[in-house]
Amino acid sequence: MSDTQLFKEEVLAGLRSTPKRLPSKYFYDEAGSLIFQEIMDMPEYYLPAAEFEIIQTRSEEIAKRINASQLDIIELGAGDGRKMVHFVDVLCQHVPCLSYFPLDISDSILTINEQLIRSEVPKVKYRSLAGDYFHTLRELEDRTNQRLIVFAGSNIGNYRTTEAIAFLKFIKGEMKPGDFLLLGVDLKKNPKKILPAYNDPQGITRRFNLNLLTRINRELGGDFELNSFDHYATYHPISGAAESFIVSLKKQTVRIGSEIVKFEKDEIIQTEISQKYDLTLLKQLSTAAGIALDSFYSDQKDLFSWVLFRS
Ligand code: AVJ
Repeated sequence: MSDTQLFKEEVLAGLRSTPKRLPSKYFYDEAGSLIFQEIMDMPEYYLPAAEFEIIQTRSEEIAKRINASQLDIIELGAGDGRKMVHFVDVLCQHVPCLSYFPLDISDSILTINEQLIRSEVPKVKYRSLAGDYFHTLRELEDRTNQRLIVFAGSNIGNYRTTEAIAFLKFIKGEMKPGDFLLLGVDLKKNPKKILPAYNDPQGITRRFNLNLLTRINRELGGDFELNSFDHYATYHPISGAAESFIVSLKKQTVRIGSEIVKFEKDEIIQTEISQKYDLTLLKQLSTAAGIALDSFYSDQKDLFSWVLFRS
């Protein structure tokens, strides 16, 4: 099945379920990736700065904890490498034989990644792999080195608890005794700090969310009328789930190619969950997935955390 066909099937299946939903993985077309860059620069979106602080201040400690002599760092959804370059550099000073394997869906972002890492950390062995990491991880199966799998940036937040457990079980399947997983998670905190990160006054997150409809219009021949839909975000301080929705502002009918989808006035589409964690939830997750929680590294304000797991 082609990518477009799969996109269409998932969109139609989502819009035909009750309540309606759309998969958040489709946010990141070219326009969506650019809007996400804008989100990362917003003052309300505290996540990247907090994670960056952890990398700047805790990498040394993490390197000592891992204490490997031959290590493969495998990063899922690596992006341009700007975030990880310091971490890779510090590990390179502690690990005599270090390799870095950034995995990303985007081929072009990996070109930028390679330039940066090769110039800043020339000693590290480097190989990037473009594609879906469920597939590209398999290409690295043949190995003898110890492994550190990295899934940073609160990307696991887009999974609901059951999906997050399934994901961790999959990762555990890729780990041998002595291997590590480093997971970047956003932490539960004052709800008044979390909500604006997903509901900024400039409307950047609104554009990010509604871009999904623009993408459907362009790639699947949709006729969503952008002015007839709105962005709505919530945060639930007990569950720790920040959720985004698209709201239909009127009763309307939308065409997607030859298909028809009906909306009631005020009907919602669920588009994203951004789960926030605490130690209790992380322990539940690790127990359910059968992976051992090893250590916990957070920034000064306890906004964000890097969690180290052992197989
Ligand atoms: C890329 C999944 C970490 O959930 O915080 C940002 C995506 N969505 N604003 C997040 C996002 C709305 C982001 N992650």
